[in-house]
Amino acid sequence: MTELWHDFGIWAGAHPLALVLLAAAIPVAILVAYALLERRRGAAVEPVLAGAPAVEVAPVAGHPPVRLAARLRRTSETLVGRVGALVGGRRVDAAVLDELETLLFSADLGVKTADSLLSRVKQEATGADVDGLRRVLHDAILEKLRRVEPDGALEKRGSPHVILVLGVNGSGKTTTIGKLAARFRAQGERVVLGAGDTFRAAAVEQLQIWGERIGCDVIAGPSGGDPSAVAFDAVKAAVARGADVAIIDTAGRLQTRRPLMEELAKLVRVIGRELEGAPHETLLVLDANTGQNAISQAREFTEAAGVTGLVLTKLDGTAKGGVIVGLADEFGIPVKHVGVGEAVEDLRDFSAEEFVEALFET
Ligand SMILES: Nc1nc2c(ncn2[C@@H]2O[C@H](COP(=O)(O)OP(=O)(O)OP(=O)(O)O)[C@@H](O)[C@H]2O)c(=O)[nH]1
Ligand SMILES: [Mg+2]
Repeated sequence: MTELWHDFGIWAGAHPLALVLLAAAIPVAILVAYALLERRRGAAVEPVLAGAPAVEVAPVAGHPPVRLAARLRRTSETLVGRVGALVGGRRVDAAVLDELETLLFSADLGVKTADSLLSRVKQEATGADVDGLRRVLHDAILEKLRRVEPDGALEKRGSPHVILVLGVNGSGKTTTIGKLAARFRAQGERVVLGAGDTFRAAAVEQLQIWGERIGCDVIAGPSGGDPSAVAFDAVKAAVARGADVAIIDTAGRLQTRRPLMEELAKLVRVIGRELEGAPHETLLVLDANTGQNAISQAREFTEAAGVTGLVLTKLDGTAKGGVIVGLADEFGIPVKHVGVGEAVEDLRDFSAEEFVEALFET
């Protein structure tokens, strides 16, 4: 043994890079061994291609959901907490209004919404203390969000009910589809998923993992193929198999890329050709972290593909959730769901009352 180490020492001395290579190889070997072990145990195989996020599928009827207020904490601090700190023991006067203006304009509400909240405060809260001001803001925000409350978040209007899911890269489309499908499955509905993101092989795999775990068919096409063809096949399969719901994923695209946005219009046309009235829902998934850019995304996607519902994701961990009020004010498109975490139960049906109560809880 001592001799072996001695020989190795000579060898490593002769090749200065040898030790570095050996040090790098050990963690790789451990990872490979661990992955093989996990596979053998039948554990879920995570997408291995670069850029594919891990898929977490929590039980649908698992532990009680975390309180919304806890998940909205950072937005709440930005929007409501800072208002309290700003006013302190003062009454609302010109100086307070000045400071409030700056605060509202930096809270990702958008200029129009910040302006309208400010004039409401001027009219109804001048002379009021901090509680009076909070009450006026609470009521004004609630009023705006009530406009975009959906009739029924999981309501179905078609048979099968076809949902097309759009958004910029990484906004949370595929995860939202998985969560939505899991919720439909939990209600006993049969679901078909269409892997319309033909751009990345990992995207198809990500959807297939969801499909396997929650028990629904995934229709995919050749890599790099026409997404409209996949959408067409998915709707056709959903009809043929008597599915209740078909949800179609799409590749993320920047709202400023004209040809990619035009592709969406084609997608909608093709789906409608296969099943009259479909897609019954065109959901735009917006990452709350994008703040004011979400307004431009909503505008462009609505123009290209007639968005009928919004899903605002990643509200947990962002201070920019105020954008939901701006979106409501600007477009009036129903906010179907909000994403406040990575588990299935973290995709919640949007309720204006519950949302505003959570915001003002602090
Ligand atoms: N914290 C948190 N993470 C989320 C939420 N929704 C999605 N994510 C995470 O966001 C990342 C991107 O999600 P995807 O569903 O792959 O996004 P995508 O829009 O399909 O991405 P592309 O297909 O690349 O355009 C993943 O790591 C998700 O787990 C949410 O509400 N909260
Ligand atoms: Mg995706």
